[in-house]
Amino acid sequence: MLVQNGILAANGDEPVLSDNKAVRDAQERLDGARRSLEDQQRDKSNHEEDLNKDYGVDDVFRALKGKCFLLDSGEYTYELCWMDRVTQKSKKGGSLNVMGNYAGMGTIVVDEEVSADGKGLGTGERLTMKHENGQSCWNGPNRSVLVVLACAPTEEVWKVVEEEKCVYRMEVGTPAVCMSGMASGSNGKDEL
Ligand code: MAN
Repeated sequence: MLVQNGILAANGDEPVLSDNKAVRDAQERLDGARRSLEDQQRDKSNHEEDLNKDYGVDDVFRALKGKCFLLDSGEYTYELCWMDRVTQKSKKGGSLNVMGNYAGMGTIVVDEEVSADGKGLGTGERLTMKHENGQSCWNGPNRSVLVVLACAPTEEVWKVVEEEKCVYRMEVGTPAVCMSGMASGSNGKDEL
């Protein structure tokens, strides 16, 4: 009877639990539960990592994360994807270079001109976003770019400078920093 019900092996020596459907089903459920636990643990640690990320004053960049815009400048079209990466594509059909991956925020004190139509960083402390570890540069470092932000009505690039080979600084206007209290590039001077 035990052999017929799959509890004992036919030779009578060993139980054949793996042949028992109920045991196999339970094992599958256990495996499924383990996988789901692992998925949820991974989600939890991703969320924890995200909570520890710096999204700027009032978390304003959390809402922008992953949104991208194209920036036209000189012989290149740049793409900035907030909290993600910056790329560069030559207008003359060159390949796409990843200039850097988002690596944190900071500030910098600037003293730059502002054009008559209000474009430029102005004078004072401005927010920065570091982007590092981009595509390696022939005979040079991995590309990196410091994006310096100031208030503007729409996203626009004011200036891109290659300060050293493959080390870039990009001056960008964006409404995202207009409320930060240190970004009034559009009127040239910080209000006192
Ligand atoms: C590309 C661009 C330039 C860079 C050179 C280096 O043309 O990324 O900015 O100076 O590669 O080879």
